Amino acid sequence: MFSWAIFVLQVQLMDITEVLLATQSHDGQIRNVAEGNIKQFEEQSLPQFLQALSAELSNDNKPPVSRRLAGILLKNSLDANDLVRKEKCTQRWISVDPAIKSQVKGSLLMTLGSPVSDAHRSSSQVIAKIASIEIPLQGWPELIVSLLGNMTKPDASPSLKQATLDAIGYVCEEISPKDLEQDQVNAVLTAVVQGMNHVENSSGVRLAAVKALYNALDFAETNFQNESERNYIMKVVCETAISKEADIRKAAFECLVSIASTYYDLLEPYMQTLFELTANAARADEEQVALQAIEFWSTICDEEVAIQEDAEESGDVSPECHFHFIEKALPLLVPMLLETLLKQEEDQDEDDGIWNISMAGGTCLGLVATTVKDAIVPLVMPFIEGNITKPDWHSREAATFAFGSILEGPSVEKLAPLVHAGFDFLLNATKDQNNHVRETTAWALSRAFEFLHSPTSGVSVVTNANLPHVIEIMLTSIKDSPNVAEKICGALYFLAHGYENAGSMSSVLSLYFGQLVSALLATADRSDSNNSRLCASAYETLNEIVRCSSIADTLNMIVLLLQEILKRLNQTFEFQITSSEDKEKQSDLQALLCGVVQVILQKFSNCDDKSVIIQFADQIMVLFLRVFSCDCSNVHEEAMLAIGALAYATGPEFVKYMPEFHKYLEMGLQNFGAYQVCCVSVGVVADICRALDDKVLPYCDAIMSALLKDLSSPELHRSVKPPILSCIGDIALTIGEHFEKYVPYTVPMLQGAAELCSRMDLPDDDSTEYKNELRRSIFEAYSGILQGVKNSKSELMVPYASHIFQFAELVLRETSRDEGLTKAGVALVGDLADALGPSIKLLLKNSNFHSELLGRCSQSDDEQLRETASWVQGVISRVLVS
Ligand SMILES: *[C@@H]1O[C@H](CO)[C@@H](O)[C@H](O)[C@H]1NC(C)=O
Ligand SMILES: *[C@@H]1O[C@H](CO)[C@@H](O)[C@H](O)[C@H]1NC(C)=O
Ligand SMILES: *[C@@H]1O[C@H](CO)[C@@H](O)[C@H](O)[C@H]1NC(C)=O
Ligand SMILES: *[C@@H]1O[C@H](CO)[C@@H](O)[C@H](O)[C@H]1NC(C)=O
Ligand SMILES: *[C@@H]1O[C@H](CO)[C@@H](O)[C@H](O)[C@H]1NC(C)=O
Ligand SMILES: *[C@@H]1O[C@H](CO)[C@@H](O)[C@H](O)[C@H]1NC(C)=O
Ligand SMILES: *[C@@H]1O[C@H](CO)[C@@H](O)[C@H](O)[C@H]1NC(C)=O
Ligand SMILES: CC(=O)N[C@H]1CO[C@H](CO)[C@@H](O)[C@@H]1O
Repeated sequence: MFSWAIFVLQVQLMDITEVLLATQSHDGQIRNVAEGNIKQFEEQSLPQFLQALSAELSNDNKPPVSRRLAGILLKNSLDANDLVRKEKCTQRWISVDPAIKSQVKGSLLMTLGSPVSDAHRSSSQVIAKIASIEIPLQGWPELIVSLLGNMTKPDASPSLKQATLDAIGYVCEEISPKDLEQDQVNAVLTAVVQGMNHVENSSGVRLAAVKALYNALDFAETNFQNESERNYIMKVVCETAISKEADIRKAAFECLVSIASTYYDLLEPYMQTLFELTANAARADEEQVALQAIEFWSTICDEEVAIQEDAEESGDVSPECHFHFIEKALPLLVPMLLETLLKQEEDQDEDDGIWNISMAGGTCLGLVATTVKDAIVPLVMPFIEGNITKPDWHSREAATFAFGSILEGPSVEKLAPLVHAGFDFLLNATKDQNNHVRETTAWALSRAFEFLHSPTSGVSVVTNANLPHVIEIMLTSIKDSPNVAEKICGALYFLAHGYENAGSMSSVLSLYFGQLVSALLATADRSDSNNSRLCASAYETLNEIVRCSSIADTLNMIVLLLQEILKRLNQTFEFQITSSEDKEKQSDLQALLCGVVQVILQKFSNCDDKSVIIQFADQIMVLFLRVFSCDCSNVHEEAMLAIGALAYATGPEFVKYMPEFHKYLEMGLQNFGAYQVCCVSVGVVADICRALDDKVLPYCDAIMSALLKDLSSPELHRSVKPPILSCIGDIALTIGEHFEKYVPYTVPMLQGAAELCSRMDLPDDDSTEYKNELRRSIFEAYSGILQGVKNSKSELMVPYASHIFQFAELVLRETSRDEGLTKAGVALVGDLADALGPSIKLLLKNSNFHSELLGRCSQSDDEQLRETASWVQGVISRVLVS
């Protein structure tokens, strides 16, 4: 208490402004001291810390910089990206003395009126963070009223209005629609719509208002259902979309995009107007606005495709909620999109990730094709034919882009004439004099191979007759400039992919296997590109070619390839590493090479002769263990996957690597941060159990302890937990009675997981799917344990029988489960009866649930389920008569 009082005194003596400014000092030492002081202040006396910062933020006599920093620190003390930390922040704020909280909130609300933009902007963000904690808990009920009250005061300054609208927008972004009462929503919308009105003279206010509306749209469900209110909102948004300020127009179109996805079924009366607005913007407005206008149509496509997919699933031929907006707009929409394709820039930026108008137009055209299918072809065909031979490269590129864009959606029959006429042309165009045209041509070829090359179904642009020519073009063009070569890699990928599972048909490619592999290895080595994607594409394509090749023809060449890849992997350890960039390059390359090794191992493990794998296993393991010692989470994942494949392929032989490998496996299992690595490691445990059988026993203590720790960790990503449970089932099955010592630790975990399922909130499909996955994995874990202990230690599980039985009953009585879950559940009931036999006779006798369930299952369409059910029936009958 004493030292704490001294500390508070110290901070009061310390000038907070100076400390804040010192965190920006050029002198590292001053910076460190200041940051240390601040951290200590926050940890040791949070209430005073919050008070001091909010006072700083609200004081117009303080420098803008320190006020902004105060705002950032406040925000960070309330929220964090990391979920665990975020929860900590929330609890900490809740426990602060209400008087202090109210003081902090008061000064934040006051700061909204500050003329200093750094200050009022920070303040609105902090207000939103507090709202996100309090409003869902019914706290701070007066917030919305005071915000709106400030704003509608007759003498409210533009900056106050703007800051208030910002705050409203951020608050809506943070909370969910169920947290606000309808009258609050009405008041928010009224204020926002007023702010958007053109009589409002300040453009800053209007912009803030449109942005706030964007965040408030989800809250406006009731208002959109009321026709007159909806008309009014739409009128104001449409008017705003032709404001004179481009950033306001852009924000208005963003609202329209969001409205298109949220309120699709209410749009009909406005479509004429919306078409005109978006068409004008796409044709003539600034790029940032035009992009949003096109996005509006892409969103409508997404909605209609989703409606069509749902309808197909449920067998509904003419779903009521489908308005066919795209079909109706088609004659005007398609020309508008084609026009955007001609807007390529002369000095194109080859840096990707830049989204621009021609890319957006092409993407939208592709979505339109997916939506309306055949109807698009006659509308685009004349454009392609008319422009693909024009002297101006822009025309040729646009025509090629249009061609590639519409290949997904329309039927093969409808596309056939276009493609027959176009395919040879396209192959020739890989020699066009213009680099952009060649790049788009290579991309269009990859689309043609992706959607129109399926030798097994007899439909393919590639025939045995033209294959030699196609390959020749590929081998030539892969030497073109890096941007073209990358697209050619993509084309080769889909060319090979077409022969997946094609049996002897894939032999047509075997003839070129060696040449293609050499070309790809050379491409991966190219030094004329700073773009690491080319190297990655080359290796990924190589993988696909190996995967889809006919092993009988290519075995020897794959062995040579493996040697080459191992040599390359070995060379990566010799790289000069002088910077973090070098390090990253090295580990990226290692990841790619480990990926190739994995694909090759999988290929070999599907063939009967494992001698090749055995021959290389030592060398592979030596290299992989070196990769692990490089300590990079990204590489671990790829190498882990490959080791799983190696274990699977080598079988019991793998045991000789365990003394070295197990420590990396355990590290992988404990890698909470890179949860994918953890997940892959869990998969490898299962592979190893299968490979080693009971030779895995010496490693089980460590593995089980890591897995149980994973299960109980709140930090580990939830998606890893079901695989862990299934993996425990695998271990139990593998080690049988030796699982005994883990039972007292494992069963309570499984019970806890089952309980978690019953308490789980299911706001969306993802959560439902996750819950089913979790329950299935619990079933699998129990099944593994029961089967494992069945022969000699079945009495271990008797105490848990009734709990397991009840859990299975609870789950299997529910309607929202999927097939996989049902199967696992039915199998578990069988395993229970099979393993525990007479000990659970009474349990089975006293329940009629199993006969009901098995009756239902025996009627199922699923043969496997019927078989399982009949086995279970047999087991139960035997128990009942015992
Ligand atoms: C906008 O400016 C006009 C003329 O300057 C003024 O008459 C009007 O009241 C202003 N409107 C608002 C909402 O401030
Ligand atoms: C729709 O909104 C208007 C204006 O807010 C209101 O007067 C009317 O009663 C509402 N209609 C319905 C059916 O709720
Ligand atoms: C958009 O970017 C692509 C790829 O970088 C380029 O080919 C195209 O010309 C660009 N278009 C515009 C309008 O900038
Ligand atoms: C080719 O593109 C031009 C625009 O440059 C377009 O106006 C014309 O309609 C296209 N040609 C055909 C035959 O569609
Ligand atoms: C492709 O080029 C070859 C040789 O230059 C030519 O004979 C053939 O007609 C061209 N094909 C098409 C469809 O343009
Ligand atoms: C790669 O980048 C470096 C530095 O950014 C540049 O000097 C070099 O010319 C680039 N090489 C290629 C082939 O683009
Ligand atoms: C790696 O290369 C070195 C020579 O550079 C060789 O001695 C060693 O055997 C190679 N290791 C493996 C596992 O291939
Ligand atoms: C800037 C401003 O006037 N803020 C006021 C908004 O309203 C609340 C209470 O209604 C006042 O506390 C703020 O000072």
